[in-house]
Amino acid sequence: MTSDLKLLAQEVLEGNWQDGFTIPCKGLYPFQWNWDSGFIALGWAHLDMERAKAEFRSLLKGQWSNGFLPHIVFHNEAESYFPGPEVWDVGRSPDAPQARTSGITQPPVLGYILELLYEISGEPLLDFIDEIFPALYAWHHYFYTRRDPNKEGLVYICHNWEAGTDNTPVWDAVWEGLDSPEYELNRRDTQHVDASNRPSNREYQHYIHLVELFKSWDYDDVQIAEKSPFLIQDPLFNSLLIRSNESLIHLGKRIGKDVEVAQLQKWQALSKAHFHKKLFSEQRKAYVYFDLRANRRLDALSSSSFTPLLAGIPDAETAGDIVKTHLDKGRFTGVGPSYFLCPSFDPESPSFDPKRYWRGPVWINLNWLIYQGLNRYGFNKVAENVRRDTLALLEECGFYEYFDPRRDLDPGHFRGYGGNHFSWSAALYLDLIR
Ligand code: 9WN
Repeated sequence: MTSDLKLLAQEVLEGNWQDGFTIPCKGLYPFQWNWDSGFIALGWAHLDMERAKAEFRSLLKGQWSNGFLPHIVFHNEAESYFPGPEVWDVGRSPDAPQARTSGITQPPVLGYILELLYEISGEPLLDFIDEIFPALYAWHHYFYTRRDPNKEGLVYICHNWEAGTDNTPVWDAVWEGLDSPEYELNRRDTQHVDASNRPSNREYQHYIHLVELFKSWDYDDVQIAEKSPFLIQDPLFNSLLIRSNESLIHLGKRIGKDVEVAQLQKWQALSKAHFHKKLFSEQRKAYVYFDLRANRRLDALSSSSFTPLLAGIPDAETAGDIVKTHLDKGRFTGVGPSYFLCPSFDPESPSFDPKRYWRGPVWINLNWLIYQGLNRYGFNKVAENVRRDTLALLEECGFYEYFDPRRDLDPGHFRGYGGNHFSWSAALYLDLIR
């Protein structure tokens, strides 16, 4: 079984490989995406390190002059995705590059992945690290200097697509207060996959409204920080930033980047001083979100709530409480109904929906991040449960985009949803079985 599936995983990556980068999924996502490329590069690293390097190099062609790294680079032409480059119209920003890109970013996983590539490849990768380091450092510099208005080491995201967890119910409270125009939408996603498993049209109108606002401000960060109705400190995004800082510190020391390492250490200390205090909910026993615009906590639980383990944020006792409450025969494995780890949203919430995108289904990349975080703290048994569930879903369904977490599905009900032959599901499978 494993060797068949391994072959299939290689075929998925081969099939989605373009000239120098890998698309997440044919038709549905026909361009290069930022955090997808990180996970995909790790998959390639187990097959062909040159492709892993190409993945990074291609993405960096979309970097803006201020260090910002966009969430999509439109290297190629494709009509099958909305919103395309003409909607983003990033040429309005003086910082935009030659390449066509979106105007928002995604969770900064690349620094962490670069360190994992180094673990796989060793010394021969140092030249590549030397080549890439300045761009990744510039991206982190952008975050700490432009997206941390309170100087607390917790950067904001200004769009739900920046979270990577696009329609998590966490944002419902934000959308409630937003009177977005009823744009005519030219959605393509719902032509590729079942619309009932995707975000609603009303949610898309909010997404596009934010893009229109940013455009009207020429993507100026100062105006975005002052006026964007969506301005959130997200636990997943900040955990990846901190984990990637850690990697850049390790790698920077290897290649003699003393000035950058000293700066990264300062940012790291600042982030670590505030993360737990601001985002840990004693009552929920997990990390939650902070809405900077409305100055309130968004006290909801999602799979992102457990990713601070990856960044070494909680102390050992708190980490133990998190795991016991949620992941080791806890709220997210289900008591009564039982779930594959890890549902993307709180199964006990009325907003939980096991089929709809980020409102409940299991996602392979979040499982992989949680798996790494659990191992970091020595929760190897629970980590193994996450790995086992992840492999079981992939073996049962193949490389889908997301999966129904309910163990007791009606017979004949297929649990793989969204795009099939999805790149990061295949890439992370290759990492989990090595
Ligand atoms: C918007 C590519 C991306 C992932 C995101 C996932 C989905 C895009 C969309 O697909 O988002 O970026 O159009 O729905 O939510 O995490 O990077 O795979």
